[in-house]
Amino acid sequence: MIRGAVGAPDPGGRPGALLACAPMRPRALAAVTPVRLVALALALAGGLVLLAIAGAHLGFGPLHGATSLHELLSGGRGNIAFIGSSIPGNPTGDPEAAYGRAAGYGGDEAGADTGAPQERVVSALDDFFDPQVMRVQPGTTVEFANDGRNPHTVTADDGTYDSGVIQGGGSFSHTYTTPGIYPFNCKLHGAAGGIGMSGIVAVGDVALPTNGGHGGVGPGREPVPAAPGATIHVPADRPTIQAGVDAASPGDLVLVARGTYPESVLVRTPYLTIRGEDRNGVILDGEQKRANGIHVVEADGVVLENLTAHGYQLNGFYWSGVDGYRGSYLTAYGNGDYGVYAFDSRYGRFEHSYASGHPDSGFYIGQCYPCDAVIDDVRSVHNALGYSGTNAGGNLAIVNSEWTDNLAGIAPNTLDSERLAPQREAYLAGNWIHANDATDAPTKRLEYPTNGIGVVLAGGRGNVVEGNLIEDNPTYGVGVLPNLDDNLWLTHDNVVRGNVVRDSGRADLALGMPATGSDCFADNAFTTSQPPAIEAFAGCAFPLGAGGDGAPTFNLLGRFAQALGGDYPSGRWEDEPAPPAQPSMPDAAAPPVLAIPETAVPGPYAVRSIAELEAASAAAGPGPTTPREVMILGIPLTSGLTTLLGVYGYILPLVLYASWVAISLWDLVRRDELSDGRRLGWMTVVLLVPFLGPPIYPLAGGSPIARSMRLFLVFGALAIYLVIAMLSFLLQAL
Ligand SMILES: [Cu+2]
Repeated sequence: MIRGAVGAPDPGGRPGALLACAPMRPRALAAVTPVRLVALALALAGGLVLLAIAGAHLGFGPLHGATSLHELLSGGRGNIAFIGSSIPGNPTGDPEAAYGRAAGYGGDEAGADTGAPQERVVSALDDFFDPQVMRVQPGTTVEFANDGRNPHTVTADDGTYDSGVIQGGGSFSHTYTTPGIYPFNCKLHGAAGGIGMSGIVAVGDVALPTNGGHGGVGPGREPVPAAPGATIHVPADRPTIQAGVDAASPGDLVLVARGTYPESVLVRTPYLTIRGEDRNGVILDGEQKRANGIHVVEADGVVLENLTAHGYQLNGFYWSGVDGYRGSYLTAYGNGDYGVYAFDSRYGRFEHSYASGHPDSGFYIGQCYPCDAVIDDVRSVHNALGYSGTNAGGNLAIVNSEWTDNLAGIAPNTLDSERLAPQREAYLAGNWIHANDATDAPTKRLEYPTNGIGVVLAGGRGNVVEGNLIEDNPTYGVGVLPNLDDNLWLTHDNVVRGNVVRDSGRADLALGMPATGSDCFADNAFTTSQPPAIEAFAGCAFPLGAGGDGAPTFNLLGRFAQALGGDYPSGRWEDEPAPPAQPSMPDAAAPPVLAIPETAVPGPYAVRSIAELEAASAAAGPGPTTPREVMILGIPLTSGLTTLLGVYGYILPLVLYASWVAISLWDLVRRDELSDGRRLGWMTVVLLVPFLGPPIYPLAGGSPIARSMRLFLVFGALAIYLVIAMLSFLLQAL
């Protein structure tokens, strides 16, 4: 190497030694010129900057209590990286702009749409349409995709169009130009008039037909009934819950007797209350072939209470596009998507409810800002995510609840696939979040990577996590992490304070890089963090500079790679057993309390104290022993080759970058033939032009190093890095 690097004599007649130091010493000592002093200073400064970046990048793991050079140097790094909405692809930060690019939005939702006509997709599954009701703007082409295995048709109720039989994997499109209500059905599994496998496309801001009650529902607030309504008994008055709903008027109570109800109920009448007489004894059964247990579409103020739903391919209890909702004393288990679910809805409350065995989240409130909603006193167990809420916040409180044995406990998140990004301003308090490591829980691919995290704030802003007891989570207690979708969503202004966080596997508190420097941690009882000494460097009062740590981000990305390759454990939602009996509502004969927006819902709450949480934890006995992982540079040493390659692939770019800087500076220092101005100019380029400066000099700076060496130094090294990265990715994906 050294011999090869010597190369030809340079134009100045001096041997172009690169690494042979012997001839250097007398020369350097002999001529301490101003240019060499400046060069030395520049090199020192550059080295320090590199060291700082490297330290923060590598994140020296949970060396709690250690004050390393890396901590000192990485302070103030917070505003290097991408700041907020000025990220590529979303130059204005305008949520509508981000939404406009989000292909596929609305594929499974019934929310009102805005903006230009676009492609929308209705899935034909076995044997139902999802969504059953889709609202679009005039001029929209709707694609009906047969995503099931059975053959289906898409046939207009009035016969104006008919797809013919569509086999699995096939599709049919129709463009709706005129505002109106367009019901359709599958001739093989349904019939005109909303019978069996059927659906509705609502075009423009027209009202939806009700199930039979008075007055249609649609965009905008519906009138609150003036007087209490009648009580309709199921099955005494009507044989099914759907028949009871169809017979009801706004304000009525549909009271359901004990029994199993194999049906999928669609509610399009506002201010109904659907109540079971016995929470554990009134069971909606999807038999793993129906869409939703109860789906409330654009009907305001509907209350669902004292019921159980399981075995639905999508959701147990589901509100979309409503103002005012309440779910009380509900049990949802073993459904194929969410348990208790509100989308594109405001003014709501979930309380005294239980959800288990869902491959997305047990409880979900998403795409709302402000949400004006409360989740109070629920238990979420053995789901992929205990709580998930995409792009949801603004007067949204998640309090006094237990989140355990999920893959991850509470996960507000930002995604481009729903409107109103970014997620912001949720309040998490008084929760007991423990032992979330259910690798046998059902999960979808993109839920898996958060495995083992108690609270994960993924790309959100202005959330407050306060006064929670967070223990025995094998990855992180609280992780504040960027989220990558169409855009890279960085976290901003999140506050994590006054929590008790303990016995976490990798770290109690984690802040992932790149971070904006505005997230803060204070007054938590904890022992480990990434970066170390997190409350000093990302403190709330006098932050020394919250740069974030590379390890949490890298770990998350590694798991994404693993999940994308299909290599992740997952249970089956169909196999989720019935939970133990849950407490029924105190008086199932009481008159209904309507979910009137702003007055009745969301309603007040009082946050539990840490002492109460500690008492609950103590009463439950000792939790599982969470092994502390052995880590090097924040990366766990659990699986040999993958870890080795991962670490190597992780540090190699830094090593290369540092080498380019060192070699270029060293070479320039020795090039006496260049004028001082040119040498200082090149040094400045090497040190100050981000990423491109160091490799540009060896390629274009006229260095006397042999051309083949210079090419290898840049392109050969990059090629090796790519090979390592690919190998690492493939191994993780296998
Ligand atoms: Cu069909």
